[in-house]
Amino acid sequence: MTHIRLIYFNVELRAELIRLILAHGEIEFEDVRFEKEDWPRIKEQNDFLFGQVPILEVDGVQIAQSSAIVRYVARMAGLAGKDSLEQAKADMLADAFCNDILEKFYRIAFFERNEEKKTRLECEFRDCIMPDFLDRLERFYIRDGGDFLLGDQLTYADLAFYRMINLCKRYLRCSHPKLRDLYHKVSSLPNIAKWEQSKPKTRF
Ligand SMILES: N[C@@H](CCC(=O)N[C@@H](CS)C(=O)NCC(=O)O)C(=O)O
Repeated sequence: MTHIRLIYFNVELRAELIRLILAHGEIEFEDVRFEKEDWPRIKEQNDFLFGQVPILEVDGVQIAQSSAIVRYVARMAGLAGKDSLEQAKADMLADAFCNDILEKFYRIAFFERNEEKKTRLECEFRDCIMPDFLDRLERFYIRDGGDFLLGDQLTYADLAFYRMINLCKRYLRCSHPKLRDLYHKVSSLPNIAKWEQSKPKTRF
């Protein structure tokens, strides 16, 4: 059996979508977590390509870059999309959620040190960026979706959407009933609900 280890800080951030996909696919993995103060030692002891985490080890072979890992485990879990066009659409959505929205969120919530600027950026994110983004996404979902974002089959884009909403919840002011239903549908998937119940509780 393939031995999978996911190495990351003891937080959700860039690893949680990977964990959600593995949990949904019932793919066994070792969830290797470490605390921030242990990072210098771990970095020193491991020659991670690019010197960052998350790292996925598959039978000892290391894969870096969260979006590459996400796509890899999505293929393993049968959530990558049924053909190459659907795969491109799933990648398009997941890139928008993870690379555009969440990267903006990380910069504001975790890295902005100037309080005045942080407040201004938070207002812009809450009042302009998210409403516009979710308006567009809801229109796409009504036009192209079904039970899930890309039709009646779940793809990893739905899990990426769920992950984005969980992280940005405190900045959501707008009402998107179809997207709200989708969020609840994903959160009610048995393996997702089970993961949420059993996962280690962390601050981020
Ligand atoms: N583009 C990379 C970014 C990885 C990244 O920024 N990792 C951070 C944790 S979220 C890290 O390893 N920080 C410690 C360091 O850079 O020394 C990815 O998506 O995997």
